[in-house]
Amino acid sequence: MTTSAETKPTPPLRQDTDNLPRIDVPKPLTAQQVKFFVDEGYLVVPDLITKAERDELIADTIKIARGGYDTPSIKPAPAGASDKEVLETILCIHQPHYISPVMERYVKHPKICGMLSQITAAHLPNWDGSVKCMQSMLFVKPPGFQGQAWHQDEIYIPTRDRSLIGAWIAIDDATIENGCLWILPGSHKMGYLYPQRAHNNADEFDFAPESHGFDESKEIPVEVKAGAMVFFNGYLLHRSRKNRSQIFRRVLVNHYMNAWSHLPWGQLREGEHPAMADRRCIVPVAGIDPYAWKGYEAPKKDVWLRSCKANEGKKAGGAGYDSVSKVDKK
Ligand SMILES: O=C(O)CCC(=O)C(=O)O
Ligand SMILES: [Fe+2]
Repeated sequence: MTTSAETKPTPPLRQDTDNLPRIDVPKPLTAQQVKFFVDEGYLVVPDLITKAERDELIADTIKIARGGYDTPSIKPAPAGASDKEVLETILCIHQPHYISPVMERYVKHPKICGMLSQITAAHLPNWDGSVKCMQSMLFVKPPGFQGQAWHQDEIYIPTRDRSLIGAWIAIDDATIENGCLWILPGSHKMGYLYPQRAHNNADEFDFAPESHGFDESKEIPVEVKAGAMVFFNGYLLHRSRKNRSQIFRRVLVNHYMNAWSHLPWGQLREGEHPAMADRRCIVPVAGIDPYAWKGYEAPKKDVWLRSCKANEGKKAGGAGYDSVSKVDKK
């Protein structure tokens, strides 16, 4: 069912979840892996996607960057430009699944969504494994490009039950040298949102502010081989550093949450009560969508580009998340 969110659908008298369409997914993780995620706030799964899948993601990244999807933000690349030249101006393409059916397929990747249905809200005792996606980000992170300072993703994409989760797919090997993810294990546990401030390290980090007020001495790098997956909770403190290598650090990171939670993302609309704010530009990926009766908001057929090598002309603000920032438009 697809209805416009503007048409004010009538809620059902009773939520009859048995009759809702259900997306069945496998359950590939062990109980130990689920427990590790709940306790530590992250989980690394090696060899999650194949070389053929990585090649497909790379080819589609090039197609998007060359303007192959006819989207207003990306003009067709000049005929003579090499793939490398086209990619090396882009830090990140936001919401590529809005325009690319290939990226949308990876948002719905059955094995990934199976794992998500085991861990996304595993901290809630009665959760049934239902998951929805609200965001994709395709990092290219060329040589010399900055990382992002300490932050918690729930600052940008709030859920009502601490269920935000990043599913970070390494398309290339991610190493300390090329700017892998760094995390503070267990920092998600109490659901504390740390304050943010401007940082003064424009060489290392992009224009997004940094979270502060914690002991960062237990920080660890998450170096992974291409094809690995890193899941991390939306309250987990994480950052990434500058790419000091000669190769790209490409990653597709999709964000998901418990489908039973409202998604109060972005500005409140006129007359909206905070608890009832619920953005519906989402993709159900596992279990049921209890709010299916509201219909779905169709995505704009466009993406946002972040390209901030030298922090040229960047203003402070929440980087990267379209609710907060106006990232570079081309
Ligand atoms: O991979 C990175 O550089 C940062 C990714 C990140 O912060 C995220 O996916 O939430
Ligand atoms: Fe993040």
